[in-house]
Amino acid sequence: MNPDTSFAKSPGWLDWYAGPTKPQFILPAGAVDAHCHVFGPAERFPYAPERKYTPSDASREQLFALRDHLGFSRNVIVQATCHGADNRAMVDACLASQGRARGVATVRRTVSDEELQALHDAGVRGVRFNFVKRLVDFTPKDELLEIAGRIARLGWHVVVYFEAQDLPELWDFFSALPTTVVVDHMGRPDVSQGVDGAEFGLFLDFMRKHDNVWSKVTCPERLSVSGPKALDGERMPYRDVIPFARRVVEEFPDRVLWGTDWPHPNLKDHMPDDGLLVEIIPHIAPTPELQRKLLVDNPMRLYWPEETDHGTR
Ligand code: 0GY
Repeated sequence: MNPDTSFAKSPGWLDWYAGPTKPQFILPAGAVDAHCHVFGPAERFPYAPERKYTPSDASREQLFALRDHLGFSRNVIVQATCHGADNRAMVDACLASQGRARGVATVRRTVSDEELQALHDAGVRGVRFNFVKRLVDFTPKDELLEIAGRIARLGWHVVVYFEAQDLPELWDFFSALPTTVVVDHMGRPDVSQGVDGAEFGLFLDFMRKHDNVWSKVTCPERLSVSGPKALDGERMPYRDVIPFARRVVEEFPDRVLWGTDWPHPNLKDHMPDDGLLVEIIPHIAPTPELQRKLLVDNPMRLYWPEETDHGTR
C-alpha cells in the first residue's frame, strides 16, 4: 500500500495517555487550554502527504472529554504539521465546540481572502509559522511576511515555533511581524543550561524588547531532562522546567498562555498523564491572580476579545 495513504502510525509512536488523573489543583472558572491539537480521525480528515510523522488519531470528542475532565472551559486548537495546510480537522472541531474552541491555522500564500474569511468565521484567530526542521520544510520568509500582513487585517496573530539556538537568526524576522507574536513552549530552551544561562537570557530579552511578544509556558514534558515524569501520581513533575516557566509568568504576567499540548505529538520516552500536568500550574503561577491571568484573562483577550472589555492588537 502507498505509505502516504495507509496512515500507519510512525514507528515508535506513543499513544496519548488514556484515563488521566483528576487534578487536585482546581482551575479558575473559564480556564482555557490554549495549546492542544486534533489529529484526524484519518478516515475523515486524512493526514497531509508532506507530513513528517503519522500520529494516532485524537478526535474532537476525545479532546472535549479531556477538557471537561480536567476542568477547562475552552480550547485553542493549534493546527498540527501532520495536517499540513489542510485545516479541516481543526476547523471541524472549532465548529463543533459551540463557541468553546478557537483555532490557529496553517496557510500558504495561495490562500484566498474568501478562505481566510471562512477560517475566521469558524473561529480561527491566528496562523502558525513553524521553524522546527524535523517538522516542516522551509518556507521563505517573504511568503510568511506576506501572510502576516494579510492576517493582521483580520485582527489575527502569529504563533511561532522554533528552537532556542535558532532565535538569533530569527530575531529580525520576528521583529518585523506586524501582529501579536505568540512563542510556543518558551522558545524551547535547553533547560540543562539553567534559567540564568545565556540562551534563555536572550529569550527573556526578546520578550523585554518586544511588547507584542507573548509566550506559551507549555510543554515541560518535552523540555525536561531530569523529570520526574507526570506518571504514577507525581504531582510535581518536570521540576527542572518549572523555574523557566515561573520566570516568564512572573516577569510577563499579561503575555503568557498555558496549554496541555494534548495529544503530545512526537514524544519518544513516555506519555504524560494530563491530570498531573495541570498540577504544575500553581508552581509556575503561584498566586490566584497570576493563575487567572495565565488561564483566563490572557487567552480570552487574545482569542475571544469580543467577550472582554478590551481586545489586543
Ligand atoms: C507541539 C509540538 C510538536 C509538534 C507539532 O504541529 C506539530 O506537529 O507542534 C513537536 O513535535 O515538538 O507543539 O505539539
